Amino acid sequence: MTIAHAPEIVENLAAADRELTDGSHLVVDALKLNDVRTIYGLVGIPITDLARIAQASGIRYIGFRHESDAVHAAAAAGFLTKKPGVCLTVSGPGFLNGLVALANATTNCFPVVQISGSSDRHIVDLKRGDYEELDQMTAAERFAKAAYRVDRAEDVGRGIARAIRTAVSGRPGGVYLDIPAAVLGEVIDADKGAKSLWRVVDPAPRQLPAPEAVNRAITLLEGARRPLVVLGKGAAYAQADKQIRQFIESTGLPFLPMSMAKGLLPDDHPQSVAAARSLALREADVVMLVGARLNWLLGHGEAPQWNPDAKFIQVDIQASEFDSNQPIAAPLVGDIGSVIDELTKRNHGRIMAPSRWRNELSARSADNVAKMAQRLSADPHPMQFYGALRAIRDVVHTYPQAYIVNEGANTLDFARNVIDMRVPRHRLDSGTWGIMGIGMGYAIGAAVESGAPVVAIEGDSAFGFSGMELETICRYQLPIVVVVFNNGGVYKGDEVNAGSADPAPTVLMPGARYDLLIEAFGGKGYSVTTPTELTAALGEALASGGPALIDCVIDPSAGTESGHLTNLNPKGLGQN
Ligand code: ADP
Ligand code: TZD
Repeated sequence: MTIAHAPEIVENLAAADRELTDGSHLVVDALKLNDVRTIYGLVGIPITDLARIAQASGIRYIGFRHESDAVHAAAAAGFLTKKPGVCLTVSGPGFLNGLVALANATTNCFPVVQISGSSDRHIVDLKRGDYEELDQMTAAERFAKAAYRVDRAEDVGRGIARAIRTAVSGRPGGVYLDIPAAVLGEVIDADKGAKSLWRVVDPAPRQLPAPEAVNRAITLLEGARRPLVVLGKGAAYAQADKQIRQFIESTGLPFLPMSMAKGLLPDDHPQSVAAARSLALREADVVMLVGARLNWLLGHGEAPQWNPDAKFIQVDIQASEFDSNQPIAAPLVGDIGSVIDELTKRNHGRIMAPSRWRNELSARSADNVAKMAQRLSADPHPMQFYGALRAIRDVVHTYPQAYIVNEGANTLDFARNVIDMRVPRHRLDSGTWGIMGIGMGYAIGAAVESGAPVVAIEGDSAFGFSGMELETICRYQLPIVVVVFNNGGVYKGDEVNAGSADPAPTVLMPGARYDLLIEAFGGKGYSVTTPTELTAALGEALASGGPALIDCVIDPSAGTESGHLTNLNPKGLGQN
């Protein structure tokens, strides 16, 4: 006997038989389809299951203690791999915690996608008051390269594709992708879901410069008496290492690496003018900027730091960057690999740096290197920055694949000059904003992406911004050695408050033992007071391959207010 069902019951039975999927699974499937192997994040409502599903699917999930650090880690991954790093946060405050790092990534031109869950639209939009209520997309719009929202599960694939494409094409940057809880939980037919996903083809297509633009640049360089190439972190990011090196070496052009471009050509390369920076900027008559902006880090290209008659060539993927500070006599828009290829192809031996200029720069470099060697060899007690950095430099040289992460004021300025780099994209630091707090996030991103050792050289104040990630470092047993330059303060630790018993604004806890922090999580702590002890501790820590923190006690009176940026403090009637 057959049982006759009402039509709606028949339909329900059929639905139960069909395979189903939901928004969270679709997010994971779309990321996998686009080769995303790691998600950096911090879970909670509504994205905990999403992280579990990702992990179960074979994506590595790295869980953090603060969203900012997770997004910094993803940004480091983006810079190092030329693919967008992906990070995951909860709604409202979790999203906002990540947003600083997303904005920082955008400022640095690093590709990253921040995916945040969000609260119910019908409550948020009428401001009825929801758990972690915030109009996240509108908030992100102002600080990211782009912000998108997925409103239906069937659009998850489109949203992920759009986010990846936007993050990595043209000038890279941070993209925010908003996925409301309702979409993560929306159940749809699995077959329909699978068909809605796609793989982004050629996410950052090559962009070739026009022939006449290339010729214009060659003509300028050919006629230069004192040419200079400035390599920025865009050049490092472009992964055109061989072409850049071949162009520089075949033309004999002197080059100046910006801090995160150090190692693109080795710092001890005979054409590097890092040690003759002031002379090079003041005298150069034709300057070719490659993936470097003429922003505050280059004094906006202004005299007297620069030759007022200098002519600029600029290679950049973003045409609106040209003329932002100085007239650009030869703009070359395109991706750096393609532009350098075209310059090499059309040069036919015309560009040749005059030997007189090269000799002048070499002589100045030699002078300055000798002066630096003297400063580095002094061994004052208590220990000062140079003695400590000399010790680190010598140990790190025996680990050529080690990554350096660096933040602080004096710690950053001195380390940038002392720790020379020999491999491209192995230095990550405070970057364009001069931000504190990138330390542990960048270190974790570099260690996870590369598996290589990381040495994070941190001012004690700078370290405090992300210090809780020591637990993350220990939980995942990452090969990270943190060296805290402990001079007991922001910039320095000897300021006295004349007005009350409270510590002065720049003072931190004297005698703090940062090494004890990592021991709470099972890592290895060291406390050192001399370069010899530092050498031994760093050598042992790197050899062990496990997490370690070296509390490196520096003279509290060492360092200057704001490091090399003292002149940026407003003068006013203040005491300093
Ligand atoms: P630095 O701080 O090292 O001087 P900036 O961050 O100021 O470097 O400059 C990086 C520049 O590189 C940005 O203007 C960005 O648009 C550009 N850029 C990034 N990637 C590429 C690329 N693949 N090709 C060309 N330009 C790029
Ligand atoms: N907050 C953020 C997010 N970024 C900043 N750059 C600052 C505050 C201001 N700031 C600097 O510019 S450097 C610095 C702060 C707080 C710390 C300097 O002290 P340090 O390093 O201990 O890290 P040194 O080597 O002792 O100078």
